[in-house]
Amino acid sequence: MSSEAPPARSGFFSRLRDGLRKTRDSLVGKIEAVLSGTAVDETKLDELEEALLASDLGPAAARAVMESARGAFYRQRVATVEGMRALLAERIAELLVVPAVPPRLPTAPPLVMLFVGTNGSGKTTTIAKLAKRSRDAGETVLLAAGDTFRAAAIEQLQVWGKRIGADVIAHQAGADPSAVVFDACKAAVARQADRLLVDTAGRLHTKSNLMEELKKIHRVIARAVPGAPHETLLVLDATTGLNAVVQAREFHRAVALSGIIVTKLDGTAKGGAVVGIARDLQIPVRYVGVGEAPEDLQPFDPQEFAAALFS
Ligand SMILES: Nc1nc2c(ncn2[C@@H]2O[C@H](COP(=O)(O)OP(=O)(O)O)[C@@H](O)[C@H]2O)c(=O)[nH]1
Ligand SMILES: [Mg+2]
Repeated sequence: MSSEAPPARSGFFSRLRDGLRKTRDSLVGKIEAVLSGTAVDETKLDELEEALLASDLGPAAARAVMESARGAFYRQRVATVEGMRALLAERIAELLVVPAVPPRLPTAPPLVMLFVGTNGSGKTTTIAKLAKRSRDAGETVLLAAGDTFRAAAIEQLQVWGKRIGADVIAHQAGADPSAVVFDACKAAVARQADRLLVDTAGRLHTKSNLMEELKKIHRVIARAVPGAPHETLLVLDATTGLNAVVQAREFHRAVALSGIIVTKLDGTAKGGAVVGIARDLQIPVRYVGVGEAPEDLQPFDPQEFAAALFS
């Protein structure tokens, strides 16, 4: 039996652990406060239920965790604090596991990834981090400046593109986003780029316009590149907590998400919401962000996440 993680992962594990510090203090702190002493009894279980319901796990995930805790206490006679703590960590890890949709891979380049999410959720910086990863792996990467709502958004992507070594397809501010994305798709096909990452706006004049615009962009991609988009990823800011679930539903209805990226876990005590999001939406969390550096964005691993929370 080996408990050693590969070096690269263990480096991230400590970043993840540090990033989840506020959540650990809040969520796990509450659990620990209830489960102090040595023995578990019915009063403690009731207090635990209250603590979980008041946490950012959300009611459904909290109830699922409690069901396991009560079952363990009454049926399997888990009556020690250590036993109960281990069980909670395990159960939370289980709730984070969402059956992954088999990845859609292109039969010919490019692989197209569409990024959606509200303003400031972290789309552009996440695209930059993922593009850097692909560049480091030797891929050719193209970026589409689909957030034409603000001139600054286009410039931000261009600055990143230059830094990373990825060409950016952009039109002027105020241009039709679908037209930019169409051009980017054509360019990516013509150049046989390995990957095309599509940035989008997080706010238009009205919200319903945004969803219509995203649907249009989705259709344009599907028509320009057979089988695309291969990934449609919602970028969620962890500090929005469980409100993220409502947001995610709306985006999912518009563009059928294949995965979720949760950013800014480092700045919030609401990281427990990731559990609620996975449980409620049954859309896999693909990456988590715990800081602004490129290595702060990493593939999501449920076991690792739960371990980082409880360690
Ligand atoms: N602390 C922290 N900041 C982040 C993270 N991800 C993104 N940000 C910051 O969030 C801000 C908004 O990001 P941006 O990519 O411009 O959001 P967009 O409007 O969705 O494109 C930027 O200042 C990013 O550096 C993260 O995981 N942790
Ligand atoms: Mg942006």
